[in-house]
Amino acid sequence: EQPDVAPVVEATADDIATMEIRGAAAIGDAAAEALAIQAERSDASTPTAFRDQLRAAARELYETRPTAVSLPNALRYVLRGIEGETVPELRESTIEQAREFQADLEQAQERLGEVGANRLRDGDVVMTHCHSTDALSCVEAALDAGKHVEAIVKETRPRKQGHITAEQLREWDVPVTLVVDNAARRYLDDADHVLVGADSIAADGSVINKIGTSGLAVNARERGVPVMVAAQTIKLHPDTMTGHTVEIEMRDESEVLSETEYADITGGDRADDGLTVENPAFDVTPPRHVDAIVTERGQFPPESIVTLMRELFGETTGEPWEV
Ligand code: RUB
Repeated sequence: EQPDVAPVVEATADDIATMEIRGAAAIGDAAAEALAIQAERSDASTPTAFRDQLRAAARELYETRPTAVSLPNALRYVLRGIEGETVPELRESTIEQAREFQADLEQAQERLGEVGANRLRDGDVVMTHCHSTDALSCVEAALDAGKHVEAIVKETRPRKQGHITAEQLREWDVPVTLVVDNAARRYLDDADHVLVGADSIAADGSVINKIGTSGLAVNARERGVPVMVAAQTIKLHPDTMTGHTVEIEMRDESEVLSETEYADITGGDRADDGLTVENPAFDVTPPRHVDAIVTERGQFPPESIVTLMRELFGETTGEPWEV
């Protein structure tokens, strides 16, 4: 018999899969929240049944999107910290673990912002890609320190998360120039930093982030613009210490070109015309194109991030629900 998973867990999993909830930090936060609610609403009568339900919930959340390591890291943090002999004890412990994880996440983002802000001088222009709350935290801290910052915001096809970044920056009164992705190289001449987030950081210092980040970083290097990656340590991918690679999510082709858009443009039927569309959501930027990884523990050259990874995650292995 399948353990009962609370409907709200299924709803959260669905929101992550459809990107209603998106961005690595928000995904980790939502996963912890879902486990807390699962614990709260559990009807389990034995500790074993309670743990089985939690594991089933974790699995359901895990199977939504494969690239952001904040998701398994969040699940692991909560599941591995639970203590108790009775259902009420386990329930309380799960909720406590989840709240602790969420509080850490928020605090890490704030601290990282202060570190990142030190790299930004008064009057600097940052170029952004996608929407990263870690990256925006650096801008916010710089503004709080009284610095004037301007932004060139890449739209970020196909989901246009750049528009969310632009909206947030405008709320903070930051002057924003929105450009299509293809205009990035032209506008790099006006930028002092490329500032992006990360979904995962590999042990060799590679940065896995929204598709287009690697091309932007190559162009930035050519133009002499430093690339700064804002990533709290929950983005460090422990499996990469033992030789695993990070899975790059492939999303539905309709995000790039829907049947109706195709029909509008060509009058034809996309499937009949045999057009192949590929839609990878992320790419890998090698460490040589990254100048600094900014975390809540300070900034690191990408090549030395493995030291921090070892210290924080040690021998962490296995699926999140294997406790
Ligand atoms: C989001 C993305 C963001 C990172 C970091 O991709 O690539 O740069 O997740 O975000 P998607 P944050 O929109 O496909 O989820 O700093 O908020 O964790």
